[in-house]
Amino acid sequence: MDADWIVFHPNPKKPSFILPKGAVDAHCHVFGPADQFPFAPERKYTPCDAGKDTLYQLRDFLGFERNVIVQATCHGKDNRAMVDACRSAGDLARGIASVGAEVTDAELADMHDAGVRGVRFNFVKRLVDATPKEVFIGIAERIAKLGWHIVVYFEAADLEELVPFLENLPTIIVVDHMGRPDVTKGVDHPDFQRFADLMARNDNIWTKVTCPERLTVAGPPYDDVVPYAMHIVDRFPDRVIWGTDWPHPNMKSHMPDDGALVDYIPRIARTPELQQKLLVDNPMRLYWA
Ligand code: 0GY
Repeated sequence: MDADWIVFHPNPKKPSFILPKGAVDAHCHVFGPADQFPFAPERKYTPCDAGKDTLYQLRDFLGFERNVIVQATCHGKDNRAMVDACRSAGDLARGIASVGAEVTDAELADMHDAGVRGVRFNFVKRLVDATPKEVFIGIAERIAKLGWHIVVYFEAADLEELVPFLENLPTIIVVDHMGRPDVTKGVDHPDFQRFADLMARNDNIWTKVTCPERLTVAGPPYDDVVPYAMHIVDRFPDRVIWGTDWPHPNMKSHMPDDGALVDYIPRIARTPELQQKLLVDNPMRLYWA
């Protein structure tokens, strides 16, 4: 099937912001190559090939040292492309898998050996068919025993309904893209403060202050998203991580320049201390401890 999304930036700029030594790109994906790792029949979009070699070239070009590769929905629960990418990076990559109740303990152990340290629970209806919460709870109990954590992806409108479920999960939880706030509403709006309050109440809830390119209404350089990410970084400096989201699945409006995305970081983490936590200390504690 032909790709139905726009291609990642072929020639990103060299960032002006020099990343701290040991920086982790803690949210990125690999797609295919499809002839080796076919896309899932149940996928909601078909991406271009964006394999591990291109990802690791980008890592080196931007100045990152490590990656956390999140299983993308176009590969469903077939984690082979992500696991293969983790194994080829040696100790420089970790993974987040998508699994169903049918996953065996041997498969989980093999993924752990490859560097997988968590699972993703996806509630975004345009990306996945719904999974019953009981299934997620069963998976959570099993992966907790491995010391893994749970990445959750949901739309802001679904947060209220999800709060009891999230507050009962037994592991660290990492919320993708700050819970996808509507950035036209303002940082003080009850919807965004509901998310910030959830983090304030629960020490085990972290977030990725990622994807200004998805949340923006104004477009690059994402001025309208800066106050939201800054608020979260200032308030929860020890529970935030950052990533490029390369190769930017399913982007319809524009394709970000990954170098410009790196230059966004000092606008949301405004001191060297905050940058060190966001880019090195926090992801290292979560994924490499
Ligand atoms: C993201 C966002 C998206 C897609 C996926 O796994 C995926 O397909 O994560 C999206 O479409 O919002 O985090 O990469």
